[in-house]
Amino acid sequence: MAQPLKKLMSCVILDLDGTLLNTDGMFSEVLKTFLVKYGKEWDGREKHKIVGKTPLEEAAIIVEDYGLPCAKHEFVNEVYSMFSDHLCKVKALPGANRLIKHLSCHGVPMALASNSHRATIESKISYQHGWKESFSVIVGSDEVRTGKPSPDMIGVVAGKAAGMEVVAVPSLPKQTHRYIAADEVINSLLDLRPEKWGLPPFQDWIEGTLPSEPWYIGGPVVKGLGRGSKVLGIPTANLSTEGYSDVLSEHPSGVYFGWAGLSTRGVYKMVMSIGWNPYFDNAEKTIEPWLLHEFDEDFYDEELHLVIVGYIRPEANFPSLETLIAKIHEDRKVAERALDLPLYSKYRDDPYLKITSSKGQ
Ligand code: ADP
Ligand code: RBF
Ligand code: MG
Repeated sequence: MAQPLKKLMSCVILDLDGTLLNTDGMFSEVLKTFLVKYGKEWDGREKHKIVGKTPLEEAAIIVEDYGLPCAKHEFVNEVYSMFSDHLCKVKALPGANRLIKHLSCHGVPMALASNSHRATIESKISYQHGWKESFSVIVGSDEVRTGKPSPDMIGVVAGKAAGMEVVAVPSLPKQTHRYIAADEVINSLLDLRPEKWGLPPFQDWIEGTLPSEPWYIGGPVVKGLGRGSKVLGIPTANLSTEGYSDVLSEHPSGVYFGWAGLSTRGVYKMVMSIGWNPYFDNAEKTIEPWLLHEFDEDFYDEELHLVIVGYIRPEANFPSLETLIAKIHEDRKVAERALDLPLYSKYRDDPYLKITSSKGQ
């Protein structure tokens, strides 16, 4: 049957905070600096409590939890004024540069609409190479009569009300239910398929994999959640996430692949999941590499170093354990085949795989 003619997308409007820029991380950074002034230490403990709260509610929680000797509005003001000093450290979210370059190269007009004031938007993006020039229009909340009261849901609703197709990229995990009005909810910009929306497709996928600059994680193999993955034929040599919050915030949860070095055994192909395993709905993010090799014994506590070279897919939920397992075996095939490509096989010799003691970079 002939496909119905797809509506051709003529332009794209992008949101800034939590879509293109990792400003969530900025909040923690500022908070850390702020709390030091009061002789306190921010340990990220409050993070789950402040999910989806307004700045004032966030402040209330933090002022109370840390017993800070200041009023809530003072706290908000001070924290927000500190933001400006941190703007240069704010990082583009995974896939943001890739998307902006892609749309620019194909001449798709882009606008940036944000709930921040115009001046804040300008300073935020001034640190991101090539961004300002890429947008034909930038609109801040001070330039419209009524800005978004809430930075998340309303953006989606507003887009729909304007007759647009809306793809939401929740910046916090397990928040997809808040974006039901969107035409699609994706885990990160890496998962955007522009062709679904009448835009030119990305051309950087290679045999089911998206290459990335290599990144590194290592440490002793720890006990996992004891779900009996081994019994299912999919043992995963879990690594501790401790000390890797920076690396992990630069890479979305999902299924990745690369090379694994075990100190005394050798270097092996590897496919892994990083995240909350939606099927099991873990409370903690886990790093679970499956080494594509048959071992005669367990290797808990041994030093395991990973060089991650590419991305395969977002984590997903599955209707049954069988379908989850089948998908993981498919991931294994994709990884095994891809790792034979020169583009990826060259990292087999990365010295990081042979170093035994030091931590990842
Ligand atoms: P846990 O919940 O403790 O992670 P698993 O059932 O996932 O338990 O089994 C993982 C353990 O199995 C690893 O820590 C490792 O010692 C062992 N193991 C044996 N073969 C492999 C393999 N091919 N890949 C990963 N781990 C393996
Ligand atoms: N768990 C999920 O809930 N969803 C996934 O999409 C998912 N993908 C995985 C992909 C790979 C390559 C591996 C090794 C694990 C994956 N898992 C996923 C994690 C899996 O739930 C976990 O390892 C279980 O303990 C397996 O029984
Ligand atoms: Mg495991």
